[in-house]
Order: sequence, then structure tokens, then C-alpha cells
Amino acid sequence: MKAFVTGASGQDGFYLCELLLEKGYEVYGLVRRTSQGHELPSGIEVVEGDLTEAAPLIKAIATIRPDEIYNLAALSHVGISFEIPNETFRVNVGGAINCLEAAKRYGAKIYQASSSEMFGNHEGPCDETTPLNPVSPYGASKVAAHHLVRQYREQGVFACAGILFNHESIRRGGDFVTQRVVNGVARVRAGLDSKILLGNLDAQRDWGHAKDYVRAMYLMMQRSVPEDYIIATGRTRSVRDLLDVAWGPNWKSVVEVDKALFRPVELSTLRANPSRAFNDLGWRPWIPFESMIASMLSAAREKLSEQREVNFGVSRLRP
Ligand code: G4F
Repeated sequence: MKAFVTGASGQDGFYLCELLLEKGYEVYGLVRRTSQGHELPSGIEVVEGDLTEAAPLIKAIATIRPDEIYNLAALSHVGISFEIPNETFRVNVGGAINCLEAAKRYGAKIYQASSSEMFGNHEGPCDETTPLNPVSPYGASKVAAHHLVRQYREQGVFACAGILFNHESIRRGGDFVTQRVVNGVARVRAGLDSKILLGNLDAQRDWGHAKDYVRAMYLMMQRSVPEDYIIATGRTRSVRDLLDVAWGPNWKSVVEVDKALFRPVELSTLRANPSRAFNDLGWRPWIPFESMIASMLSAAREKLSEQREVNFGVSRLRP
């Protein structure tokens, strides 16, 4: 089996490629030239290119003829999408169209990374039937791509979408709240900073581990009929709860709220009902929240001590 994964250098791309390689797939990872420097799973074939350039992308699919396409590449930071809405749509919608077209032309199955951000502020747990009411340009771009998936499915393409709630790991980008918290904790504990600057502490999310979530993507693609699934743990926590786990109950002494880190419109609470995925896919999240944060914290500490060693080495060389 052959798989083509866009966004192979991102958090989810990395774990998905690893999983598919373990399962014996030949894996082709689309990587932008500018994202060089990110670690890639060893054993994948790297395809350099840009998701938004239709002709080269379709040519690559025509040559490789993958059985499965996973479209994970996106501009994924919600806050930044308010600053660059056009670019967000160009990548997240244009890129999805290119992948869906390629899947249609060459008979590949396709998985699209949809997002819980599509729901906006909804009372109660979201399931696959919850109305889509996004409050950010990012959310709106994901809704557009999500509808396109349905349209291609109606045209006979095996197209499915995973509506993933927040998912983290040591590979999560530094701008997301879990990494800001663990990096902040590591720096304060090391005496490098006195405060951790954060935005909306009341925000509530359902946080799972990316490694668990890529398993769900794979399972969705093994079904005989394409369907969309909510992928989440079913447990919602606040940023305050995250601080309790990462620092301990007296975190208030080290956290400072910075209004600049709020979004123009806040999505306050996201709750999920992942029972359809539990029942149909037999999927369950395995990695508990506390172990995920503990592993992210120790990775943050390790990175910090590596940086300090480098800095120490440099300063010793100076006359
Ligand atoms: O970690 P976040 O930036 O994730 P957000 O906005 O929920 O989006 C992530 O999850 C979505 C659902 O899966 C994805 F579609 C999306 O691509 C991305 O992966 O923020 C989480 C919450 C927000 O309410 C934010 O306002 O934490 C709040 N927050 C508080 N302080 C902060 C901060 N967020 C960030 N990024 N940085 C802060 O300092």
C-alpha cells in the first residue's frame, strides 16, 4: 500500500508517517522547501512541493498513484488566522481542493483534517450532527474544506474527515497553549523567567495526544464506507486545569495574563461526544492527559538544558 501525506513535517504528519511505515506502507511525505529543518520520520520518501500549487501536486499523485491521501497540511494557528485570513483560506481551502481533485482523478481514498474549531461556541457536547458555526477565519476555512469533502463523497470519492479536537505532544508548535505552558514552567523553574505570559485562562478544551489521534485517521481510512468522525477524549479541561497539572495548585504566583494573547473573538468552551468513533472504529485514546503534559514538560526541560550547554560553550570560547 502507498500513502501520500501532506504536512509530513508537522506534529500529526510525523506520527502518522511513523504509524503507516510500521504498518508496511510505502509513505510519501509532501514537505515545503521552507519547512526544512523539521525532523522527518526516517523511511519516508520526501516529495518537495507546495500544496497550493495544483499542477505539480496532481503530477506527483499521478506518478506515485497512492492508495490513500492524508491532507494534514494547514495554517493551523487560530489566533494568527485573524491576521492572515486570505492566506489561511488559500492554504486550507485551496490545498484541500487540490488533494480532493487528485484523489478523484486517480481513484485514491482521501482523509481531510477537519477541526473542532468549526463548531464555534456551542452549548453542550459536539457530535457529527452539531451545526458548524465558526468564530475564526481558521474555523471558517476548515468548514469550507469540510463541505467540499462531503461534496466529493457525493461524487463517489472515498473522502472522509476527522473532526479532531485539540491534540498535543512533544512535537506541538511553540505557539499553542500547551507548549507555552510547559516551556514557561521549565523556564521559571530554571530561574530564567519570573512569569509565564498567557491569554484567556478560562478557555476550555478537550486535549488528547496526537499519537492516539493519528491512529483514528488510519482506522477511518480502513472502513468500507467513508464517514466523518469526532475524535476527542470526551473530557474537557480549562487552561487553569492545565496549569494545575503542569505547575501545581499555586501557579497563580507565576502566571501573568497578557491581553495581547486574546483572540478578537474567543471560542470559550469545546466539549466533545466521540462515541461514534468509539463504537464504529473501536478507537480509544490511550495516553492520559497527565502523562502527556509530563512528557512535554520533560522535553521542554531537556531542550532548555541543551540550549544552555550550547550558550555556555559559546561564552567560554569568547575572549
Ligand atoms: O492551543 P491553542 O492555540 O489551540 P486552539 O486555538 O484551540 O486550536 C488548536 O486546536 C484546534 C482544534 O483541534 C485546531 F483545529 C487548531 O489548528 C489548533 O491546533 O489555544 C487553546 C486555548 C484558546 O482558547 C486560547 O485562547 O487556549 C487559549 N490560550 C490562553 N493563553 C492561549 C494562550 N492560546 C495560545 N495559543 N497561547 C496562549 O498564550
